[in-house]
Amino acid sequence: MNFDVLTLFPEMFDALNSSIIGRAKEKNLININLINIRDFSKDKHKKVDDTPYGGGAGMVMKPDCVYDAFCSIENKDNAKVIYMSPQGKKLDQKKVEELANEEHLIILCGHYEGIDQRVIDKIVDEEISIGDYVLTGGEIPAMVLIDSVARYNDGVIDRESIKEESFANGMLEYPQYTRPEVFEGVRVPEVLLSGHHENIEKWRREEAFRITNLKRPDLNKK
Ligand code: 4FV
Repeated sequence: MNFDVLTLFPEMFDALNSSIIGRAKEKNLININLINIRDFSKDKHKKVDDTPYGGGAGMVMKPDCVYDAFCSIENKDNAKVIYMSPQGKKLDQKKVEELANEEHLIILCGHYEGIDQRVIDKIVDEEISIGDYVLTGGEIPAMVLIDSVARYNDGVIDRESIKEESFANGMLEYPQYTRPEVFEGVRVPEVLLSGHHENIEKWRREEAFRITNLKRPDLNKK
C-alpha cells in the first residue's frame, strides 16, 4: 500500500520509523512518501501561508503551493485523497478497514488555521477527523491514520491478533496476562493456566462482554 503525505513538517513522520510500522517500511510492505509543501512555494522566502481574507487571527495555508505539491505526485489515478480535519467524519475501525482496501492514499496535512478552501474543494475526496478537539496540525492525525490502516496490510502484523482485538467484533478486548504468574501478590486468572481452550475462549468472551458493558456500553447497544 502506498501513502503519499503532503505536509509542511515531514520530519514529524520520523515517528513512523520505529517498531511495527518501521519494519513494515523496511520490508516494503507499505511505502510512505513525504512531500514537503514548502518545496513548492514560488515565493523567494518560501512563504506557504498568508493572512485570512476577511480578517481574523492566525494564518491560512496558500492554495497554490498545496496544489503544486499535489500535482507533483505521479500515478495518482487510483489514489484516494484524504484531508485530516476536525470537520471530517470521525475515524473508527470500520473506516480503517475500508481504507485498508485502497492501494494508494494521499493524505493532506493542514497547519495553522487551515488550508484555503479552494484547493480542498479541488483535490480532496474525503475529510477525516481523529476526534472533536483542535490540534496544531494534521500531521499527528495523519500518523494515526497511517498506523491504523497499515496494520491491515499483509505481513505487517499477525492476522490472528487483528481478529481478536478491540472493535474487531464490535467489542473491547478481554484482559491480557503474561509471566510472572504472580505479580505483587496477584495471580493470573486460573482458567488461563488450565490449558483448557474452550474454557479459556468462554472466559475471554464473557470478559470482553463484561468490560465492554462496563467501559463502552454504547458498543454493546450497537
Ligand atoms: C484534526 C483533528 C485537527 C485543525 C487546524 C490542524 C487541526 C490545524 N485533524 N482530526 N482533530 N486539525 O485538529 O484531524 O490546521
